[in-house]
Amino acid sequence: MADRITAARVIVTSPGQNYVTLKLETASGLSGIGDATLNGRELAVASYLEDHIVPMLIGRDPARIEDTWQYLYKGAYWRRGPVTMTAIAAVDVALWDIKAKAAGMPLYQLLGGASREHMLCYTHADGTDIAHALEAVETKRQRGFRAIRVQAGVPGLKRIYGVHAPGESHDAPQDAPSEGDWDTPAYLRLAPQLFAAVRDRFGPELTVLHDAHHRLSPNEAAQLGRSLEPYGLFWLEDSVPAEDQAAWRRLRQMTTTPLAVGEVFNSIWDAQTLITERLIDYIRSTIVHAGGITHVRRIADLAALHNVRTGFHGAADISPVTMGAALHFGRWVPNFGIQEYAAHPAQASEVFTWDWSFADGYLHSGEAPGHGVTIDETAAARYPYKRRYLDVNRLKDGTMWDW
Ligand code: EZ4
Ligand code: CO
Repeated sequence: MADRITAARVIVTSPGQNYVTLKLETASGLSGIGDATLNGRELAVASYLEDHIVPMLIGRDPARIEDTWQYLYKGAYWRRGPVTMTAIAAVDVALWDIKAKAAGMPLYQLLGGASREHMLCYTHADGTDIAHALEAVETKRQRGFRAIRVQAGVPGLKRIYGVHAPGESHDAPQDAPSEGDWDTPAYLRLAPQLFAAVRDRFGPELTVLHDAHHRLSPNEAAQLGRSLEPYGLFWLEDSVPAEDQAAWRRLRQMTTTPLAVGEVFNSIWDAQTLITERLIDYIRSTIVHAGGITHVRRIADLAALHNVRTGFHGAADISPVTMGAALHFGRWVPNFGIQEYAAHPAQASEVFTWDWSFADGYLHSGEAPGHGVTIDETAAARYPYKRRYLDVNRLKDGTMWDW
């Protein structure tokens, strides 16, 4: 007889970072969890799940992952969007977790088995100026990282993306976003100096990456890509806002620096032009924000047909649950590129346990049945939700800009 879902709970917790987790339980005694964290808009997804999806799940056969995905996607009528697709992802990942546990297998076995034993990852190094950024790179190298994203403060700007101000809290509740400032010409002067200094100190072999966080026009991004060509980046990320996929045609023709985009995408349609016209090298859509394993698998397959590799988002707001699912996915996916990995806050390990691990520059999926991540609901309750926002950004004259 088919199993059925008997309980579905949304767990909101803030162990140094807000995380939203969906836990499903079945009549046969299995349970599975999926991540539903949408940074800065967490409670919208929690409500979407609790108020609209949970009642539909009770009684359903957990084995019917594809049908449930279509039921939630087509059934909503209102297609796509980050809130909907994150909620669907949470259900999808919890169901894959349950199916793999029912089979007694690590999740990557259900996807088709291992294509590799471990996954290359990159972490972040940043500094308020170039000298501090170089020190941060050295610290990360000593921890074993082989690939490092480097960001540095720009002279004349108060705060910029990816650069932590000393003593800044990431955990205090907020009633409004922090504001940064922005000056594209100053940034375009700084970036090649930064990577010249990185190559000068660390040599040609270190794998380095950079994130422009959606701030440039296609022409500015082309200038940046060209100015970074001598330093052989693994990728330049999010140089141009990608809502206008066609804008990337010009950028692609102007530079040979490899291009990555997609952490804010929530469906295959956001990347269709970019992938099929081969305008990017790496697709960064994540399992949590793009409809779960069921949908990201379709994105990865489309990418494989067009010589585009994966490079999933993995900042600290990507919970340990998504990291577990992503590493099982990465173990299988034939066109794996790299996995981003920024360590989670220390308290997260009181709330979640995980089977994945980092060693010597690589991430390992673990071999536990399912995706190998669990949540302790009692510990989660010790860290109540705190309202937090992603930053906003303004030009010197006050104009709102992309963050
Ligand atoms: O801004 O995770 O590549 N990583 C990034 C991140 C994102 C945050 C958004 O929640 O760009 O820092
Ligand atoms: Co990014």
